[in-house]
Amino acid sequence: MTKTAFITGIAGQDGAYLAQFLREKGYSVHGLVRWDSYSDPLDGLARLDALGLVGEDVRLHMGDVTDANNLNLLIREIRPDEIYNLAGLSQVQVSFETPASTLQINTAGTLNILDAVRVNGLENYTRVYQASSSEMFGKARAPQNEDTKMEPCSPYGVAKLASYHLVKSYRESYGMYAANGILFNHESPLRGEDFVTRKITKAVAAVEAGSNDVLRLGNLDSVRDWGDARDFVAGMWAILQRGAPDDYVLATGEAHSVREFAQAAFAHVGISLEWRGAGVDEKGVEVKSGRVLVEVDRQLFRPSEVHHLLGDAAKARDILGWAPKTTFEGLVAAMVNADRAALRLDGGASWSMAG
Ligand code: GDR
Repeated sequence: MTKTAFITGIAGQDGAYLAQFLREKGYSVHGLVRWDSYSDPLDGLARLDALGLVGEDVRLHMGDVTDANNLNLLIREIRPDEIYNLAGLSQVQVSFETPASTLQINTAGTLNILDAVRVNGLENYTRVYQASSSEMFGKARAPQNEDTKMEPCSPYGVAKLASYHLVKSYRESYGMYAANGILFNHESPLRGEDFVTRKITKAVAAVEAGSNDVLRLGNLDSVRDWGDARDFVAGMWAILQRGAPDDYVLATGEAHSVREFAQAAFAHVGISLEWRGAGVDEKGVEVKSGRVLVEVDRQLFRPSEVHHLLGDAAKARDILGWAPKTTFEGLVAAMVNADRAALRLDGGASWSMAG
């Protein structure tokens, strides 16, 4: 029988890849799209478009996770087998500027979904996946797994941690199949340009094509466990296919600094970088020409920073049989190649799926 999935945040990187993954599995896919994505489909739905998910493939509904009534009616109408709650404010830096709306979207939004399932009497029918985040670990020592004490240090991390506990609470109180995927950073050619990986790969492609711009970055010492979003959406699905709900870390188990990511991305186009200076005076310099390609910008530092994220996904490997396929080098290459292709095609103005 055809299963039905409802994805909030379907217009985002993970939403688009998950929709593609579920369509390939034969699911009927519904997605929640905020009015601003809806009203500007050229921009807002670009990722779905890039994956060829148009028309019949996904049924889009205008709405917002902060609108409980809207969600309630939609969930009653769709009666999904599975809900993937991927909607949310996803930029940690922005959450310091807009903490109240971050909690509204990233916490109350989750509550609205859980409650819509409950009040519609679907608690024994609909399974709920919650996009929890490694940002919840905050200052906790690496490597982090499901048993690590969480010490979030951004409004984003706090909001996600509250949602994580709501999911556990609804699971225990109402017997719902509600599960957290605690995902470490996951990137792709569809990553937004405000995230450091895509910002770097776009800049590298531009420099290769002749741009004289200098790439300005914040904390180069920050260490992240970067995986490929396409591997991670398969893990989200696997989390909802078990006999009983549980929470799982998804990560690659390999960590690199922002500096290393930039170095690898430039190396992919044949530019060898060396680092000179320290702190805010540190610069990434092309070895061959002595030209400065990377500078540090104090404005891009966060009020409080998660310094070192490195995930231990042993539980997902052992119980779900999940393991990422893409290597760090493969991810960097795919992202740089996609940005190169986008530049060649149309001056870099649109998304590209190449790579
Ligand atoms: P993160 O991703 O905050 O880990 O959250 P991001 O790519 O924004 O930052 C990663 C690290 O790079 C440092 N950094 C910069 N970051 C940005 N955005 N821009 C810069 O110029 C820059 N320079 C250095 C940051 O300080 C940080 O340490 C992502 C999001 O997808 C979350 O939604 C998700 O929950 C977590 O990953 C897991």
